[in-house]
Parts: sequence; structure tokens; C-alpha cells
Amino acid sequence: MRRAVLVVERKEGDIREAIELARSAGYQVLDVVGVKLFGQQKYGVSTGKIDEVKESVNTFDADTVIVDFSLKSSQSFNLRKAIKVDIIDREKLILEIFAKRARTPEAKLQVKLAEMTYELPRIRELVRRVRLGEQPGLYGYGEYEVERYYDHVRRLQVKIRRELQKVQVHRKVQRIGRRRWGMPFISLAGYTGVGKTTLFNALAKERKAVSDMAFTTLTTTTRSMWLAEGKYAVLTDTVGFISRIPHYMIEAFKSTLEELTFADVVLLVVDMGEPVNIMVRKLETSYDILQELSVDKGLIIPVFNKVDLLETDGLEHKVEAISQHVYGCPYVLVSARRKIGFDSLREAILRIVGRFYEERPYLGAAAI
Ligand SMILES: Nc1nc2c(ncn2[C@@H]2O[C@H](COP(=O)(O)OP(=O)(O)OP(=O)(O)O)[C@@H](O)[C@H]2O)c(=O)[nH]1
Ligand SMILES: [Mg+2]
Repeated sequence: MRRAVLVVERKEGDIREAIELARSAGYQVLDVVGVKLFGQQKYGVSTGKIDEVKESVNTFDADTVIVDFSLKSSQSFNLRKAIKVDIIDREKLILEIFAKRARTPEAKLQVKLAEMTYELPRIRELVRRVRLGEQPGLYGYGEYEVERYYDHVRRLQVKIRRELQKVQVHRKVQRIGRRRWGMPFISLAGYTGVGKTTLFNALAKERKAVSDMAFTTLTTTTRSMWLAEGKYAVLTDTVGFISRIPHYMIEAFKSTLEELTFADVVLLVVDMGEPVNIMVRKLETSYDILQELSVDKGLIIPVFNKVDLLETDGLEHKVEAISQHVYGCPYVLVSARRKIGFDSLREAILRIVGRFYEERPYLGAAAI
């Protein structure tokens, strides 16, 4: 695991999300430094703050500085020069998470494309600096090679766009293939750190459903789930939603969430431990994202997780406030950690997919 010092903008204040993002990308956050961003052209932060970050890097022996906002290419270079460890800005961090989670050929291509969109202005900056003699070239190459690399990336972008058109046709075929499973598909969705994976693991363990052997063809993020006597479903964990995603990454983001587009039920997980205003904002944006992915509201069950963190009074107050922002299916209260509320959750799921079993009775593992 890489060791990072996290630099956050004080005004934005969503330190929890920033830490969760860093964790998802595989970094251990050792220290957090708050900064103000106003009018700091050269580094993105004030020179006084740079000293503070440097000190923190030394104290904690960090090998990376993650800044929770976007940096211009020139600012990245200047910071790297000043602090002398890797500098990862928010865009780069999100790209690293996407790259780790992209599974389908389409998602991989979309992420590549977004990575290149991110890299191009940085290569341009490098060319400029090599020309000024300020910076050794890319991997020790000179100006000419760096320019060639730039052209190469541009050509690659064109090629990837063409490939993407081809795989998008494939996706439809795959989707039809999934129907042959004879089980409904349930996907977990929600912001990063709300407890999707914890819930995924807990639900998959409740009464071993069909033999896990049947699932070896799928990824580690898909398991069978028991719903009721003789009724099983396929449960899939997904990428967490992320706020403030730059526009050019939206397609990459959506393609890493492809599972959601063919789910029969989407469990939209919300963290009850967060302040009400943040919960409401995240719930509303989640509905928007799901709508963008063409997920029907009638298939979305809001799952309010981590109820174990709250006293009865606090819980009632929060539920009352947030329930006014629930559309479609009613919400369910759970604790993934304490395994509370799972019966209600299964009932809510069965209300949506119950008919599925009447139309096509479960075929058993042998049929998979
Ligand atoms: N108290 C409490 N903590 C929980 C509960 N469910 C999950 N957590 C904690 O919340 C943190 C995030 O949980 P994850 O399951 O990794 O969250 P996630 O939604 O999968 O996050 P990403 O994969 O980053 O999108 C972990 O520290 C969990 O232990 C719960 O019911 N109660
Ligand atoms: Mg997870």
C-alpha cells in the first residue's frame, strides 16, 4: 500500500469522501492538511502550505501527496519539483480507481480514453519545459521524442474511439445472455464508503445459496443470494459513486457501472452515519445518476445502512428527514455490520422480483 499525505480544500470539507477515495485507490492516508485555494497560481496552494505538506511527508515518510482538487499541468510539475514525491490530484485519483475497477472491454477502453484526455495537456506541458531546458524529457528522452509521444497518444485516442463503437454493439448481446441465468440480478449502488461491500459479503453469506462453483465464471464481485425457499438471486457489488467527477470522465464512470443497467433490482445504499444534508444530497444525486443509466425508479430500493451507529431518537429524526426524498420503492433500514434488517430487505426485493419466479421457476445450479 502506498503511503500518502492528503491535501484537502477547507471549504469543500468532504474529508471523509476524500479519505475513502484514497483508500479505494489503494493508498493509506497518514495525514490530512487543509488548504485554501484562492488565487494560488503557481502551485495551486500557498508556499507556506507547501512547507507544511513537506514537513508532513517527512514526518510520516509518505511517498505520495494526494490533493483533493484538480491541478493544472504546470501546478503538478511545480509541486512535484517542490515536494519531491509523487503528486496525485483528484482527477488522477479517480482515474486510478476506475482503472482498478473496469471489468468489461468497454469500461477498460473508456477509462483509457479518459486517462489520455488527462495526460495530453500534461505531455504538452512537458514538451514546453523540455524546450525551455527546465526539465529532462520523458523517461530521459528529449524534445523530439516527447513530441512523438504526444502524437502517438493522439492517434491512440482515435483508435480507441473506433474500438469503442464496436464493443458497444457487443454489450447488447451480453445483456441478453445474462437472462439465461434464470435468476434475477440484484446490484448494489451508492456513494463510496457507504457499506456496499460489507452488505454484499453479509448477504452472500446468509444461507449458502447455490454452489459457489456455479459462479466461478463470474468475477469476485458477484455471488448468489438466498431470498426465500427455492428463490435465489445473483448479487453484484459495484463501484462507488463519486461526487465532482469531471465531465470528460462521465462515460468512463458510467461504463464501470454497467451492471446497474441490466439489474432487476438496485439496492441504493445510503450511510446513516452522515449528516442529514449530506445524506439528502447524495440520495438525490444517486437517483439522478441511476436515471442517467436508464434504471427505472420502480427497481430502486433505498437501503439506509449503518443504523447501528444511531440511538433510536436520532434514527427516527434522520429517517423522517430523508424519507421525504425517497421516490419509487419504500426504503429499508439495515446494518450490514450487525446483520440487522435483512428480512425486510429480502421482502422488499421479493416484492419487485416475486413475479420472476412464477414466470420462470428457478432452474437450479445444473442449468447455469
Ligand atoms: N457501523 C457500521 N459500519 C459499517 C456498516 N457497514 C459498513 N460499515 C463500514 O463502512 C466502511 C466502508 O464500508 P465498505 O463496505 O467498504 O463501503 P463501500 O460502499 O463498499 O465503499 P467503496 O467500495 O469504496 O465504494 C467500512 O469501514 C465498514 O466497516 C454498518 O452497518 N455499520
Ligand atoms: Mg466496496
